Amino acid sequence: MRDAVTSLIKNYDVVGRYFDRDALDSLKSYFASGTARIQAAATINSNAAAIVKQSGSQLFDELPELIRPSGNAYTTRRYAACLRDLDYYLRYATYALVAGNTNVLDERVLQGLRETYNSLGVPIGPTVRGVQIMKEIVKAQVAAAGVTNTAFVDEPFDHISRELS
Ligand code: CYC
Repeated sequence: MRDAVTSLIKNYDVVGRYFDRDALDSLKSYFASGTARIQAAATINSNAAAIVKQSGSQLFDELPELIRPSGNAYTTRRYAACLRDLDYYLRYATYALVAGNTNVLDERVLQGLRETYNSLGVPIGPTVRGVQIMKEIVKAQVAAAGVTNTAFVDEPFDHISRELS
């Protein structure tokens, strides 16, 4: 698992170079956003269950066919699996937010996931929609917690969406 600092070190170490201006700029921006990242993690931690629940109900309100008899989230087992997946996304997105790097998502969440979903008939489009709904809910809560620029919150959620699509 890599973070913003270890991935930069790795990139410079393979070519045996000292940090240049670009590297220092990216370190500066990572450390400057540190407090905001921690605030975001704290906000998510204390609201995780509600965020997952709200993302699920908004998704099923928007796409009610998912929970009808022919839908992939029909039956309580599959409904629960769907909320559990949203919970995985939220937890790993929080790790990635603190790390300032999406590598943890690639390694622990996304590897082989599309194939698993395809083989189980889990629809990708609605899953991505669920991730995007969750992103908006998280951003609103992080903003309400006093973080002025919440743009950095997009990264892990957009990464999951992109990699699944
Ligand atoms: C199933 N989701 C699964 C499965 C995996 C994951 C591996 C198959 C095994 C199981 O049922 O537990 C996902 N597992 C993960 C992830 C990790 C992991 C991400 C990383 C930590 O270990 N269905 C929908 C919605 C969507 C959904 C759009 C929710 C947003 O219609 C999810 N995922 C969903 C459902 C299943 C599932 C319903 C069960 C499918 C089935 O068994 O038929």
